[in-house]
Amino acid sequence: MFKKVLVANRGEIAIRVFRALDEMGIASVAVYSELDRDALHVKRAGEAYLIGGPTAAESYLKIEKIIEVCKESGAEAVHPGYGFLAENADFARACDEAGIVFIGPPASAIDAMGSKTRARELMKAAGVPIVPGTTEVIENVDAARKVIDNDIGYPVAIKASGGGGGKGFRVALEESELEKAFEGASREGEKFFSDPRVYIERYLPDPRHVEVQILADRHGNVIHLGERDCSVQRRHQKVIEEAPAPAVDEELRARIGKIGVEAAKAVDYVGAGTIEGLLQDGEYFFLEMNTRVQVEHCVTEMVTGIDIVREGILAAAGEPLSYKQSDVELRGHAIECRINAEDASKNFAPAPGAIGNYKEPTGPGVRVDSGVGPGGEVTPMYDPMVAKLIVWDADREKATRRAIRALKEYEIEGLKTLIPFHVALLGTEQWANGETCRDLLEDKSWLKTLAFDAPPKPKEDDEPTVEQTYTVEVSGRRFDVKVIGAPFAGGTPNGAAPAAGRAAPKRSERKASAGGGADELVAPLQGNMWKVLVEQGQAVEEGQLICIIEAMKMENEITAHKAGVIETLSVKEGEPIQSGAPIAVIKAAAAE
Ligand code: MV4
Repeated sequence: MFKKVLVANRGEIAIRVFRALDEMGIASVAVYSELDRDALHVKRAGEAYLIGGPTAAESYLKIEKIIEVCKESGAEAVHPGYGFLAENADFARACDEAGIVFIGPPASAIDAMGSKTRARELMKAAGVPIVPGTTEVIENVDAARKVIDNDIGYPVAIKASGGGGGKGFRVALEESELEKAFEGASREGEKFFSDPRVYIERYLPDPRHVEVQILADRHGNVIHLGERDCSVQRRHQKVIEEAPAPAVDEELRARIGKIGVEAAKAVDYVGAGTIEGLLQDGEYFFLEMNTRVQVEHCVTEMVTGIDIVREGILAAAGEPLSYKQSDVELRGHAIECRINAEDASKNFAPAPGAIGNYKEPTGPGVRVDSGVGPGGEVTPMYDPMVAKLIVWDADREKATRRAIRALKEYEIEGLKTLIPFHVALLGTEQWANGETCRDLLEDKSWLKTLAFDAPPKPKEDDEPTVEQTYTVEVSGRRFDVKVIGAPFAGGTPNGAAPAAGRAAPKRSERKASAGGGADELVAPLQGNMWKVLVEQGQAVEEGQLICIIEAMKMENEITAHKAGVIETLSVKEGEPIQSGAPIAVIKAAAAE
């Protein structure tokens, strides 16, 4: 077994892996960027190394630097977590060449599944059902028209070949929409994956997103741990996940599980992986494989009792899996809510900021995997997901009640998060009925009801603690009592000077406010201005899309905070933008 492992990641997933390493008696190494000096994952590891500047490109994506730190620290293996280098075949290969074990599948499996057309071809050959459509790249709109007319039929989904997770995904319900969809998918593929090629699938109108957890070792054993339902998504980002899937019974589970195992075997998979698919009317279709541990692996851990991260590490070390397929039993129901620093009422706008007091829920059936703590800071530079709340209970209804209870217990002072959104969504009839809740996530007026009354109060720095002696009388009897705590606001009792408190400025004085005037719309995060959808002088409605900022490969829609006329427009497509920088001034239109 490994003696020391480096985790090339940050936040909650880095901490999740450190926990597994601790339990296995393996020493841990963290890496961090200049922005993460005070981050929790740094403190949690046995040792930690600074690897570079604040952007991911300068730090968490630096392959040579990470391998250098492996050698310097004596780590024999590296765990990539998810995101960053997790599905980067070049990184897996660089590890191999440096004699460091990559905790994940072989580079060849990452490559095979990274090309969505190649993956579809491989799966078709392996007898895995794929969404009907092409396994080949379609060169242009004319070729697309032909193949749709002859074989597929409308509606269609146009998807980027290098894509995945909804990037470069467009729908054409009829021929008149084809050209726009084709070009949109191609452009996004070029932009995000440097690959403009696209393929075409039949568009399924109302599917569920159902995925299978796979574990594989180097001895040819492949098992599945049942499925998860991740149908509650917004702009292809999963928001709530659960296991088991409400629409899957024993018979279907066995069928989907077998599909997952076949898919993993077809690429000689090793470690933890996920087969994503669409379920419609009892039919299951392969969509793509994620060749890494996923954010939502926890719900499967809760219903199977199997530590997926540990099994992944064991497999990488050449150990056989600890379980046979017949050992896998599902018990009860688990739900995961992603706690993102986002404001659901403002079209899920990113809401980075400083955390004051912080207290996680506990009690029966509650698990929190988080990367933040009291006094922490959520920077716009990285993923807005700061924690995951996972609950378990005997069935779906009980798990839902438990999730709501735990969400209400969760205290995150100073930060706007999805907690109120989750409480509201889990309380709806749609959720209770096991629906996909697609309509709710698009329902602007419903989302608006989730507005924060007042911004959660930013925490002031700790008041100085002083010791003061008071004389009190209780039923006429005199007592001298010592009180330890914050000093009285109005002067010092008993004439005693309180001990000097820390002279640190209060947070509110230290941090410049990001907001402009009431008319000014400012950037909530740093990134690149990808699209500007309005012009100066144009009238806009409240909530109308103004522009899209790209940050960390995510598109962040910026919407009008009020109705009015764009008086000033301060942004241009293609230019970088800082957090807090002005986007537009929107003046209320003069009353008629
Ligand atoms: C689809 C689809 C319908 N037809 N493909 C792709 C990425 C993933 N995030 C969702 N994706 C979809 N691919 C075809 N051919 C619909 C979706 C989809 C979806 C599916 C299930 C549950 C929620 C969804 C939300 C958005 C898109």
